[in-house]
Amino acid sequence: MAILKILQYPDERLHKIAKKVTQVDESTRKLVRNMAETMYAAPGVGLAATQVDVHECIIVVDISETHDQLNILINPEIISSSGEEECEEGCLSVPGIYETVSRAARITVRALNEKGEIFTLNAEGLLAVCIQHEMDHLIGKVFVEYLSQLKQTRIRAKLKKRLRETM
Ligand code: GNR
Ligand code: NI
Repeated sequence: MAILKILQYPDERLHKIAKKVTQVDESTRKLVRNMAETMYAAPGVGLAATQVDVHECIIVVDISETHDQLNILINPEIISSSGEEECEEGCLSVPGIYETVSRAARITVRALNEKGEIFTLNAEGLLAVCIQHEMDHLIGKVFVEYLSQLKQTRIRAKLKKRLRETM
């Protein structure tokens, strides 16, 4: 297994659109394992392939404290959603920034698992937030894009400054 490098905002590769997986095979499973290891090591509760510079529709999510409830979603699609809820979000690609975002409170998502089998999942609470956050990454969207332009400009400046200081 391997820990993968997580792209840091602002990096234009975070805005690439992921392609659908056409065949779930051994290389897909290897990527999923490495994504899970990277997420747990970070630590984070979710990771999208986009964040490790692989532009395929694959996300992993585990909101358990015990790290034993891994959700693997390949080609995820939200087939229904309801309600609205605000949650303070963070992102491994935007370290140290926490801001409130409003999203659907409940979602039903359809995806393929690591064997290529279709399944549906009902989610609410943090799991629903996290799946929506990860699915945004697949369409090149980072959570800060829900904030005002002023906040986005400030966040970009802060992260660029931090990047310079750590070089
Ligand atoms: O680790 C993460 N925590 C988190 C908290 C609130 C809302 C969303 C998230 S996802 C984030 C990991 C990450 O960046 N996934 O893309
Ligand atoms: Ni994120």
